[in-house]
Amino acid sequence: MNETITTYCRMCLDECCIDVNVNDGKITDIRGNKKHPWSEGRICVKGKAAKDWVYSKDRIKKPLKKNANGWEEISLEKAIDEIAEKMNKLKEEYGAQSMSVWKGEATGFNQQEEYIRRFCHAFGTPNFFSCDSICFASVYMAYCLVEGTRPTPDFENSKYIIIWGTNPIYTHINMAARIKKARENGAKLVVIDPRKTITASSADMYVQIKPGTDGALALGIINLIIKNSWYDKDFVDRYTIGFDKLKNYAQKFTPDYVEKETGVSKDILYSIARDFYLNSPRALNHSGNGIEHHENGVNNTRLIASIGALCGCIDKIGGELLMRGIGSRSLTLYNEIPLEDIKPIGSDEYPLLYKYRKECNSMLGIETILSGDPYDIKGMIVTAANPVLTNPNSNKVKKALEKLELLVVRDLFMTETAKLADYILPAASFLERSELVLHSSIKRVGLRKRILKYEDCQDEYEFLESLSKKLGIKKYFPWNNEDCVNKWLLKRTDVSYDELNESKLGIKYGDIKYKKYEKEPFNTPSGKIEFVSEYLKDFGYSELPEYKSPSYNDLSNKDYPYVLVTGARKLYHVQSRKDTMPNYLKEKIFPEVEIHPNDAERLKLKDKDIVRVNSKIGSIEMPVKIVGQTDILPGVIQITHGWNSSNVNLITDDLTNDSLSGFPNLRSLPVSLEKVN
Ligand SMILES: Nc1nc2c(c(=O)[nH]1)N[C@H]1C(S)=C(S)[C@@H](COP(=O)(O)OP(=O)(O)OC[C@H]3O[C@@H](n4cnc5c(=O)[nH]c(N)nc54)[C@H](O)[C@@H]3O)O[C@H]1N2
Ligand SMILES: Nc1nc2c(c(=O)[nH]1)N[C@H]1C(S)=C(S)[C@@H](COP(=O)(O)OP(=O)(O)OC[C@H]3O[C@@H](n4cnc5c(=O)[nH]c(N)nc54)[C@H](O)[C@@H]3O)O[C@H]1N2
Ligand code: SF4
Ligand SMILES: [Mo]
Repeated sequence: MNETITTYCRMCLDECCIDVNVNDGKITDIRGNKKHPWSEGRICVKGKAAKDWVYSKDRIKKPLKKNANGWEEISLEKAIDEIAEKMNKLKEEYGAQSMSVWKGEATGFNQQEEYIRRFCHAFGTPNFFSCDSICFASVYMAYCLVEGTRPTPDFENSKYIIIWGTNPIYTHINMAARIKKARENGAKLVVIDPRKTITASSADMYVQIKPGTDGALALGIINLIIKNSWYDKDFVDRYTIGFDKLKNYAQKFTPDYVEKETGVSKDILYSIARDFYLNSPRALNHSGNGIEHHENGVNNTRLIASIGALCGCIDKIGGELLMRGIGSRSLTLYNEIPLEDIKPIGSDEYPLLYKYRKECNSMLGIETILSGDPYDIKGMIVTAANPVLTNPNSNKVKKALEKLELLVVRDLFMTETAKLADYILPAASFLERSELVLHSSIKRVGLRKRILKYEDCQDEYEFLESLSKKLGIKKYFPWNNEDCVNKWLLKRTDVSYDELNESKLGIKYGDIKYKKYEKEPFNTPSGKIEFVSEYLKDFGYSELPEYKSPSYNDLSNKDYPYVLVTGARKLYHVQSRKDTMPNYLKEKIFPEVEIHPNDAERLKLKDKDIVRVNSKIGSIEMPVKIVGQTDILPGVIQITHGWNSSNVNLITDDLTNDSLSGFPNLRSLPVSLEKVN
C-alpha cells in the first residue's frame, strides 16, 4: 500500500511540516508540505536525510548490557527489570536523589521533557539535567528578568530587525524565511556577529563585533537613545522601572568607549540607534546562542532586551510580542511532590536557573558525581543526549560518567556517551512517536504521527511507563500510550483532540492580542518592565545589568592571544549527530578551524595544515580553513563542536561560567595556536 502521511520533522527544533511517503510500511520519500503556514514547503537536507537515518544499518535495535567482554543483547523486559532493581538499590543505599536523568536536544523541550521531569519527582529526585542549561535557558532567564517572559519577534511585520549572535539561514530556516518576507516589504536587517555568516552576508548591515562585547554595544545604543530622547517616554513612564539607574549607568558607554571595546565604529553605532528609533515600534531585537555562551551572557541579553523596551516595541505589531501559550496541562509533579527537603544540584550556586527553569546545572552535576558534594550522585539515565561530546570539558564528563554505579543511555546509535553505559536502550525516533507539536509564534498546534514501529525501540513515554511499573510508581504514568497523554494535555484548551487528530495541518488556537499590558501587569515581581531588578539584589547580585569585559582581555590570559568561538552550526548536521548522518549528504563535512588570512600568514599556515589549539584545559589538533579577509575578525578562530575525531569540548572550560545562569563560556575562550609539522 502506498500512502502519504503528513507529520512534522524533528531532526532539529524548527519542526517543519513534512509529507512522508510510505510504501508497504517503508518510508520512500520525505517532502516539505507546501500548505502548512509555518514551513510552507520548506525542508532542509537533514529533514530529507531522516529517511536514511531511521533505517541506518548502524542503528541500535536491541537492548545491550555491558559485560567483561563487551556488549551482550538482552531482552527489553530483563533490561528494564535489572535497571529498576539497581535504581531501587541506589535509592535504599544513598537516597533517591542519588539518581538523575539527563535529557538532550533531540526530543525537544516540551512534552518529552515533561515526562522526564515527572518521572524524576515520582521517583523522588530533583536532579533533572538537560542540554537546556547550555542551550537557551540563559536567554530565557534574561528576558524573564526584564519582560517577564521571552518574547516572540514579529518578524513579518517589522521594519527594522537586529539579530545578535544567530545565523537563522542555517539554524532556523523558517525564521529566516519570515525575515526574508519582512525585507521584501521594506524591512532592514542588521546582523551582529564576529563572523560574516551567510545571514550576515545577505543583510542590509553587517556589524562585526568582538566576541562577548555585545553588552557594551547595547549600552552604547541605550545611551544614544536616551541622550537624543529617542525613547518612548510615555511607555517608559507608565510601564517600566529603573529608567534613571539605567540612564546613569549607560552614560559611561560613550561612542568612543564602545568603539574601542567592541570594534564597532561610532558611525555604525549611531546609525543603529537612530534607525531603531525611527522604525519603532516596528523594530525588534532577537538574539541566539552567540550571546548566551559567555561569562556575562545573561546581563548582555538583559541589555539587548532593554533596547526594545525603551522604544516601546513590546507587544506591538512588528515588535517583540508577549505570546500566550495554548494552555495545555502540565505533566510535571512540582505541586504534588515538591521534594522541598532535597537540594537540587546547582540551586545554591545558580538559584535563578532553578527558579525559572526547574533544572539543575549540568556542569555542577558532573562536578557532584566526581566530588560527592553536597551528596552522592550514583546513577543516571541519559536520553537523547551525547554529553561526552556536547558538554564542556569532555574528559571530565567522561570521567564522571565512568564513575557512576549505573549509567543507562537511550539512543538510536552507539555514541561516545553510550559507550560508557551499563545498559543501552534503543530509542524510537521522531517518526516513531506521537506528540503535540506547537508552533507558538503562529499559534498553531499539530500532532506528530507514529509512522514506524520497531519492537524494542521505545518512545520516552513507553520507556518511563514500563520502568515506573517495575519501580512501583506506575500510578504516575496511568495513560495507556502517548495518544492518551495527548488527549489529556489538551483537555483544558479550546482545541479538541479528536479534531486535531482528524486535521491534516493542525489547528490554530486563538488570535494574537497586542498591548496586553494595558490591562494586566507584566509577569515580573513589580508587574512592570524591569531595567533594574530588585529581585536579583535579594540573591546578592547587582540589580543593574552590568557589563563585564570578556576575560580574554585580562592580562593574566596573555599566553593565550587568540579568541576561540565554538559551536557555529552548519546546515548539514545537528550537534554531535554527524557520524550518523548518512553519507549521501551533498557536502563532505569534517572538523576544521576557521582562521583569518593574516593570522594564518603569521603562523605560516596553508589551507588544511594542521594546527594545535591550546586552552587552559587542554589541546586539540585540527586542519585549518583560511576564510576571507572580512569573514572573521583577526585574532578570532571558530571551531564547530560535536566531532568525536576532533572534539573542541576537550578544551572548553566548564567552570568559568556566567554567574547568573551558570552557562559556560563556549564563545570567547582565550587560546593559543601552533602549527603542527
Ligand atoms: N562547544 C560547544 N558545545 C555545545 C554547543 C556550542 O555551541 N559549543 N551548543 C550546545 C547546545 S545549544 C546544545 S542544544 C547541546 C546539544 O547537545 P546534546 O543534547 O547532547 O545533542 P546531540 O549531540 O545532538 O545528541 C543527541 C543524541 O540524541 C539521539 N537521538 C536523536 N533522536 C532521538 C530520539 O528521538 N530519542 C532519543 N532518546 N535519542 C535521540 C542522537 O542520536 C544523539 O546521539 O550542545 C551544546 N554543546
Ligand atoms: N543546522 C543546524 N541547525 C540547528 C542546530 C544544529 O546543530 N544544526 N542546532 C539547534 C540548536 S540546539 C540551537 S541552540 C540553535 C542555535 O542557533 P544559532 O544561535 O543561530 O547558532 P549558531 O550557528 O552558533 O550562530 C550563532 C552565531 O553567533 C556568533 N557569535 C559567537 N560569539 C558571538 C558574540 O559574542 N556576539 C555575537 N553577536 N555573535 C557571536 C557565531 O559566530 C555564530 O555565527 O540552532 C538549532 N538549529
Ligand atoms: S529545518 Fe530541516 S531538520 Fe529542521 S525541522 Fe526543518 S526539515 Fe527538519
Ligand atoms: Mo541548543
